[in-house]
Amino acid sequence: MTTAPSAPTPDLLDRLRELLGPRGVLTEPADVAPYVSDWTGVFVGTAAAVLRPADTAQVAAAVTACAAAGVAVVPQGGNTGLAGGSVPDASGQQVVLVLDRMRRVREVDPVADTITVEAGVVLATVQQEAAAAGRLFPLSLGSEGSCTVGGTVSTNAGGTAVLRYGMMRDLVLGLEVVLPDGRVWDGLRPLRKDNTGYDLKQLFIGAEGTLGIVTAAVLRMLPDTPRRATALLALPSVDAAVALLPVLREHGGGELTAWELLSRQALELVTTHLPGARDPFEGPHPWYGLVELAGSADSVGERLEEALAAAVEQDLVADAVLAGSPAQRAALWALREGVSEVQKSEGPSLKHDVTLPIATLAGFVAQVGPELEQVLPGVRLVTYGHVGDGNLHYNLSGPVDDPLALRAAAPALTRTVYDAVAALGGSISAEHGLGALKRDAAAGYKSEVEVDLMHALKAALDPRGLLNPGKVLAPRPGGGPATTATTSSRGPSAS
Ligand code: FAD
Ligand code: 2HG
Ligand code: ZN
Repeated sequence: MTTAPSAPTPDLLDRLRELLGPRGVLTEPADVAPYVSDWTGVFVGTAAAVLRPADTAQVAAAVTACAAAGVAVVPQGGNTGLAGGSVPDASGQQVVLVLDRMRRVREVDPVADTITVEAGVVLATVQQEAAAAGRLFPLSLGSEGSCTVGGTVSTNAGGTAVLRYGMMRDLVLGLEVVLPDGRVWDGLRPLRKDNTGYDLKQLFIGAEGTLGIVTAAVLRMLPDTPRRATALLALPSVDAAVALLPVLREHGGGELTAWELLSRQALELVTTHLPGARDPFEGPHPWYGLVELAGSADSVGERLEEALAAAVEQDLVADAVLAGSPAQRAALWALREGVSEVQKSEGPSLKHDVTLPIATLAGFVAQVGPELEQVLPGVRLVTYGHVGDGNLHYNLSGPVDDPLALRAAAPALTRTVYDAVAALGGSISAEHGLGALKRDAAAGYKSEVEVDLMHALKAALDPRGLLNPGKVLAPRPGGGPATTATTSSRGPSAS
């Protein structure tokens, strides 16, 4: 049986100050404030303290002290997560442990092709370090200037290059993790081959801080791809975007790196709200695709042109704009990557990060739009995503004349989307995780066996339910990890 977590006593806070030093423990409300609300603004909690350990030994010491006192710990990286996993609940009893003082690059090894970094290192720094060694670290997200290695490991982040390189899981060779009881698991091995029983690192990748605190990682580096060919395509339909994938593969081969989708509605939001953004086409089109080939030779440009010629011949593309310079490439990418930020300017939004078998994508879009219109007339579909992976960000904004109506309709809208996803054999969380946002919904769409296995893992690693309680796993009547007061939010998911 688990017992409810306790609030930290003044003695515990004094002990933590001794362990972490004066910079390592924040308790003043103004200092704590940035760590208790998430990027979307949906999840706002309160924390008894924010802990900022400077190294793995300090993480272990802090977690040991909190565990002894029965205090719950919420791990946090760059706080860019989109599922409310990184912020505390509303009880005021939890402490946030943030890795922002652990930003050392421990080793870059060009022979083993690995980079070993602490969990607080920002993703863009890993990319820059790899580039400085003439290599590539391919994980790429719109939030790469602030999200951290610990956060991207813990959410198993995806992004725009998954088509070619896979998710974060595919790039991790080893991890160092502080367990919920404070012990350190040193799995920081650079080995490509290691069949010595269970692959323990996989437990912590995508666990969203519920099984351990990642303190360092050994990551794979890959051959650099300095030549890039990028184009924005105007498309007649989602069907065309799906049909284009094999065409792009045939011509792009292993150099096809990104195949992204954007609806007209999404593009218009970006051109309206993002300074300097403009629609490069003369007239409107229902859909847009952003394709990128990357390699070491200039021939990537020729391959892209061949692919586009084939696409035009098959009537899959209405128009195309090729980037002729790095600045033009950046401008095209801004149209795709800007959507997340600009949707905030249109009132609350409701996020659905779904993945579907790719053959069902067009049918899903055709079916669900009209169903949502029935639920909330005038609801705006801000659809975009990583079409090459079958991953749509099927996000919604409220009607233009009543954007706040989204909040009351949110549960019915989300249910409509998720039921359709489930019926088509998809997943309700492609890349952002469950956190607090999708915890309950996910339990409803998973089999009893899956939910049982997840609870069994949680109970084995964190029997007292002290690490990020209330995230990922729904509480179980009569047992399972304890959950505490829910983080306050203005609705199930409308921000
Ligand atoms: P946080 O938000 O701080 O935490 C995320 C989760 O991981 C929480 O549950 C937290 O408790 C846990 N955690 C954090 N650090 C640790 C640690 N050291 N040990 C254990 N647990 C930890 N995501 C994608 O997958 N693909 C995208 O394309 C993408 N684009 C984005 C674009 C924008 C503009 C934004 C704002 C977000 C985007 N995201 C995307 C979501 C987000 O950036 C990722 O989820 C990222 O992996 C979170 O990293 P973070 O360091 O900010 O983690
Ligand atoms: C993206 O692909 C991100 O742009 C963010 O995953 C999606 O904000 C979102 O819903
Ligand atoms: Zn995404």
